[in-house]
Amino acid sequence: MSRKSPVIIDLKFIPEEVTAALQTAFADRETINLADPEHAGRDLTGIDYAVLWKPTRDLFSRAPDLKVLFSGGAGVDHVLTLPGLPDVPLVRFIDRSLTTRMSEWVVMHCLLHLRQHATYEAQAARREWRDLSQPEAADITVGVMGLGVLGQDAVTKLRVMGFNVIGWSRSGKTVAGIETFGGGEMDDFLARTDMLVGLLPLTAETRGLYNLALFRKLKRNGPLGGPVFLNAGRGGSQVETDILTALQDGTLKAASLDVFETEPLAADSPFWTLPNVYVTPHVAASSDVKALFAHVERQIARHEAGEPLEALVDRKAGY
Ligand code: NDP
Ligand code: OXD
Repeated sequence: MSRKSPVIIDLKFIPEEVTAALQTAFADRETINLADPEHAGRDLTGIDYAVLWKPTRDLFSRAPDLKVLFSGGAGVDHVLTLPGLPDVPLVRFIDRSLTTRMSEWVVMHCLLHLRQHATYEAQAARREWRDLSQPEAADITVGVMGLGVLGQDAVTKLRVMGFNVIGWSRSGKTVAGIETFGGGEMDDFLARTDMLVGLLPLTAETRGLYNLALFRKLKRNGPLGGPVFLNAGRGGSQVETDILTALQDGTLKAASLDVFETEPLAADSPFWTLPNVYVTPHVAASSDVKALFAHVERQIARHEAGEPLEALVDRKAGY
């Protein structure tokens, strides 16, 4: 019987979660967890598979024989930008728990802004008992940019909460019950949007997309007193100096940001302390490590049986 290739694990996740998940995963083959000092100088030649999240930059020179790469997350920009990227299939992570987590984050933050939670928190800190006029979800149009696996689930759950929901994607994807717009219809989409939710991958086309010119095209006369920007896609798609300008000059009323141009966010970033901004540390939809390894095992089994891989990335499109 032919030897089963080991699997390289190079995941910048919570280390204890990776170690715990490896106790039961990949029972029939060796795993090389690069976070483990025992593998520091390990020869990685002749290895077929690697599971990666923000991997070490010299990985591909150390492991020159990889046959399939697995992203530890739904996004793949962290792999596609690595030096020496081999021309082999790249599989991303699609998973029910990840999708659910993202929709939780999106719905929760849309509700926080709808229900003026930052103002109530500030009032509570001052022990101030005062009610505010309350718009309804149905008065607000949430515009979701990106209608992939995550965007489609988010728009459906936002609808359930009563928001008026529209969506935008490159191909103008159809989603039942939701009005959608194609790539060339962005201005029409923005003009209707009170809360803009970014769920786009980072590609050459989406880099720097969320800028002042775009924010100025958002609907201005909605019941929230100004548009709100939420981003859980990638920080490289936003221009942070423009977000700050927009928050200062009233182009934006508020924001929720899970992703940043540079992560971790610097301790002296103004975003930490702005009263109308919620910051979360790129955790909107963290990967469940056990589910990730089960997905990788399934894909390796398919690959070795000569079946097509699932969740394959289109390297040319970049997602
Ligand atoms: P998908 O690949 O399933 O969907 C991507 C969507 O973006 C598609 O609708 C696609 O359009 C659209 N799109 C891509 N490029 C453009 C463009 N230039 N103009 C307009 N639309 C575009 O991705 P997922 O939904 O699974 O994930 C989206 C992103 O979310 C990931 O790439 C990742 O960056 C981010 N993410 C963030 C997490 C977090 O914790 N903050 C967790 C997980 C993911 P079309 O349908 O026409 O192809
Ligand atoms: C992902 C992420 O891409 O966590 O899955 O950002």
